[in-house]
Amino acid sequence: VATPAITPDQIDTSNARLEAEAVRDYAHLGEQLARRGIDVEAVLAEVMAFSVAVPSWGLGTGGTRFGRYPIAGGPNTLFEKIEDCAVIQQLTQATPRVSLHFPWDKVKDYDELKGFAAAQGLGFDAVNSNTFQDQAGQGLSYKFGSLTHADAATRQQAIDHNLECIEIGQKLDAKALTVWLGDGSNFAGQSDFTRALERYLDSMAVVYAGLPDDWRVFMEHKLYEPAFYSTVIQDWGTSILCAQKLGPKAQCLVDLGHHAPNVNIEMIVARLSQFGKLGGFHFNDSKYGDDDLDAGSVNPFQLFLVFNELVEAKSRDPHGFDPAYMLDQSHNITDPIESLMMSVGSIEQALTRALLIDRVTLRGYQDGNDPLMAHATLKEAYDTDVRPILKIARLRVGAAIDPVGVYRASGYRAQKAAIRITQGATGGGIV
Ligand code: LRH
Ligand code: MN
Ligand code: MN
Repeated sequence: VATPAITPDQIDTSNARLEAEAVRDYAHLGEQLARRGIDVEAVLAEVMAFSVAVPSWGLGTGGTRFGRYPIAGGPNTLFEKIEDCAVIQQLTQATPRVSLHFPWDKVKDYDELKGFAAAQGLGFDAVNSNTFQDQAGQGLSYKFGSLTHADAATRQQAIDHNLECIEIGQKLDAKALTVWLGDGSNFAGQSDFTRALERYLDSMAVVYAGLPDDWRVFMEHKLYEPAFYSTVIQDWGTSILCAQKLGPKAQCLVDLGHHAPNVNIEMIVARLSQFGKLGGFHFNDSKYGDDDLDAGSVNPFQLFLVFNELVEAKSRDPHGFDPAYMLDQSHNITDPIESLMMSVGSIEQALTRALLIDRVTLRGYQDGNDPLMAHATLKEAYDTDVRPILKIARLRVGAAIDPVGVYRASGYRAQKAAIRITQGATGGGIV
């Protein structure tokens, strides 16, 4: 087991300072919730059990096509990204898995990588394939598509890449493959919608056949970008049709930023879970498009409504319902470690508030046609300040009550700046 970057002592010292107040606030909230018929300890247990995966590509400072502002001490290699993930896990105890993206995260020795991660208390989540850009030395170009390309050899190259991702994932004990494609068109008439989707299904059937028994494949839809006229898997409708066609191991993945403005995402979540096709999430927030802003930073009410559906779905199927949760954000102006830790808190907050919804009362108002009181029942939960529950959950699982505070006080980034090379503004970043 590796020596943690932030000593348990640093966490304990900070927690000792904050504990008494947190305990008092928690007791007070517990009393208030008891009056509403809610057992705070039952809610706490669910929050303590919650976890969300961190994407390897979220650890580097992102950027836009206009520029990138690297931070001193940022990670340059996958191993350095894993080190940063370990800090997030140490301080939150809610991110025990890392999601890798290939070929970005290719290494020579996956046993070494697995051992390195395990020594820091980390495992691996769904693996992501990349056929949305050409890689050095690649035989055929994806300029005009990958799994849906008109040329069979190019499709085969993309299929082979996905099969290789499954192989690597097996070495890392991952249990799912996420497929997101940039395939689509930029001009009306450029592509035949139907034939492109037929080619997608044919290609995916081969990938599906390569899945081990206990694996799932997640199809991630996205409305547009990089294709700006049409995208092959553009929405949850196309996604669920394909998932139904491919078989039980195929499910849909909802990236919160991948929808048209004002689309009712919580309703999509309900529909997918009703039909057993909700595979997982990429959490982030968005104002205009696929902004990849920090989860809960723009529309925390929407995040709460999504978790309302998730809590409801879990209550219908407590053992079978198991979506894969991951963050998928781009951190352009903040330290990624700080943003990711804040986002974990926002997601936990949405979950906790959703757990406070009085579902029996809500159902009564729904069936009694009382829209105002039905909405008020949701708002009662949403308006509750649940931060004391989050703080006590962190304390009990050995995390920091104030993760960002401990992180800043540790000087972690400055220490890394002395060791890691800071990249130039254009170099080495992930687009
Ligand atoms: C596409 C996406 C998808 C990719 C990631 C880098 O916009 O959300 O999940 O794998 O970004
Ligand atoms: Mn995504
Ligand atoms: Mn995206």
